[in-house]
Amino acid sequence: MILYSGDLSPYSAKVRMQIYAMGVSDDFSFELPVVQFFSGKLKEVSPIGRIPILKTDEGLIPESEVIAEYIDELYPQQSLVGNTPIERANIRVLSRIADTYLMDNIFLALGQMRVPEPNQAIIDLLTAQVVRGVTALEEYLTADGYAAGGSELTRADCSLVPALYMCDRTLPRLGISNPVLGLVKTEAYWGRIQQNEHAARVIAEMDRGLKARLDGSEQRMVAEAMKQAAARSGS
Ligand SMILES: N[C@@H](CCC(=O)N[C@@H](CS)C(=O)NCC(=O)O)C(=O)O
Repeated sequence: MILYSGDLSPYSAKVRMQIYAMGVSDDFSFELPVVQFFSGKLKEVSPIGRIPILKTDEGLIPESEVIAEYIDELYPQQSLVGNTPIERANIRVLSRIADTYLMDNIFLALGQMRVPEPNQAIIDLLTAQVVRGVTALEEYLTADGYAAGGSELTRADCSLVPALYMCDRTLPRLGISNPVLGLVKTEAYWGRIQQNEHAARVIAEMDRGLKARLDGSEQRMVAEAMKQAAARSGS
């Protein structure tokens, strides 16, 4: 299977962390359709037009949460969804906080960095939602262990790691300090989870993506890929 995925994409990082943690990486390759993604033509590949997308023998699957559930169902022995209905519900709640209340709002707020005149009211509206999300997260996390409160890494951790990465390393680019600071359990969890090998691996990948964006190497790589694609279509 191919996971169309980008280093810095938090939704992609979440699925990569799940694949690494389940020990099924050999069944996947990771690619970024550079030309389509950066020219806004990913809709030619998948109608929603966003990564991650999983290419299987039976077709393409969009949406990180749907892909995550599909992978859990493909490998039930290694799945990271918890063991009882209430554990599974708690894990889904944490994953939803990460996706809907943290990543979605941060991702939209960061869009203001790409417009000529950033709209502070939009940034304020979205970041207030992030603050509300991390405040709720603080109530769900426990003082020790992984996100679901035990000694088992779950899909909740896979979703929270990229979400908290965004809070820590990308939100400050909008001039907003990490909203997790001062939230005792969440701040401690973020410190703890970075010691996990699978979390550390996706954090290193996201750092690589952030560095490429900031130092211009991503832009150069995209320009080169566009040039090659143009040369191919002209020949
Ligand atoms: N709800 C989607 C969100 C995916 C998403 O927004 N991905 C971003 C990259 S992090 C993307 O592909 N953006 C392209 C665009 O907005 O055109 C999911 O969970 O997979």
